[in-house]
Amino acid sequence: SSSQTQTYAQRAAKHPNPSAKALLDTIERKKSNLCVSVDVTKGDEFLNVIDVVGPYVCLIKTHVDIIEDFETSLIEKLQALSAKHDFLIFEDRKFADIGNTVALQYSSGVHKIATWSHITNAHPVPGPSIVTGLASVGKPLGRGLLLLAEMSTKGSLATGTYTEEAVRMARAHSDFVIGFIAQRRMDGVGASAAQSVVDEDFLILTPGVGLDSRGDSMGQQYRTPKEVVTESGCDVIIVGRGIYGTGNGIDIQAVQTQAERYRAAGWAAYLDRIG
Ligand code: 5IU
Repeated sequence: SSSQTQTYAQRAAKHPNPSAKALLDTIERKKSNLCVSVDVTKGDEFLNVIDVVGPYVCLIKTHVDIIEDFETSLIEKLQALSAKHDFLIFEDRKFADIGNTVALQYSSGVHKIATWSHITNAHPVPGPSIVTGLASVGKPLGRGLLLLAEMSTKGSLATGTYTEEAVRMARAHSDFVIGFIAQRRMDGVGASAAQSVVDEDFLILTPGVGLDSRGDSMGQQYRTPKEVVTESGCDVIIVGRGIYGTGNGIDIQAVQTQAERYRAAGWAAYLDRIG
């Protein structure tokens, strides 16, 4: 059967990539396919949100370059929360340069992403050399890479043959590419009739998820967990402002309520899909 109808546990048991296996195991253990995206700019708010959503998530998505008071100790605290609450870390870095440069951006600089982020992502626009460049750093550390096959934004150019080429690139490097940021399952996308894709298991992580809003004023578009997981076959819902809010300041009690609400909605949508 395809990965669409298998349980997360069945998929974890046979996934060859350590970070993909760990994510699938975590999803099953916590009954959560929820990834919270924490796009806040103050280190203490960042940690407070993560500490309160931690019990409800399989994965925390970060943009560490937006944190104004970033220091190395923030990463140590993030790692302590990852251990306390049992979640993985995904720095949403969206690498897009030549292989040599992305290898340096991934390993070095202020953030040293490869040393702490289990999963990161890249635009396929430079071609396969971006994957081999990142793999030279991440593979020895057991990391996994997601390719951006589609985006949630209005007017996205990542469609059609671009998306198909992203899937082909992943198939050619499936030792390090564990899946896609996409809006639907990619099984069969870009495959020739002769090609068997039965054994491949790419994870689909999907941003642009909201229960109360259909979009924002800057091109974001939201779909519900049911649309994303049940109807489109995606594996992980990525939710930001739907959980931590859009106003000034963070209401920590409301964040906890929303995290549990989205966890429950994502899990119910998965149970509906596997039947
Ligand atoms: N994100 C998207 N759409 C995409 C990709 C990434 O929204 O196609 I690729 C990121 C941007 C932000 C998070 O960090 O996911 C979504 O946040 P909100 O749930 O607050 O819209």
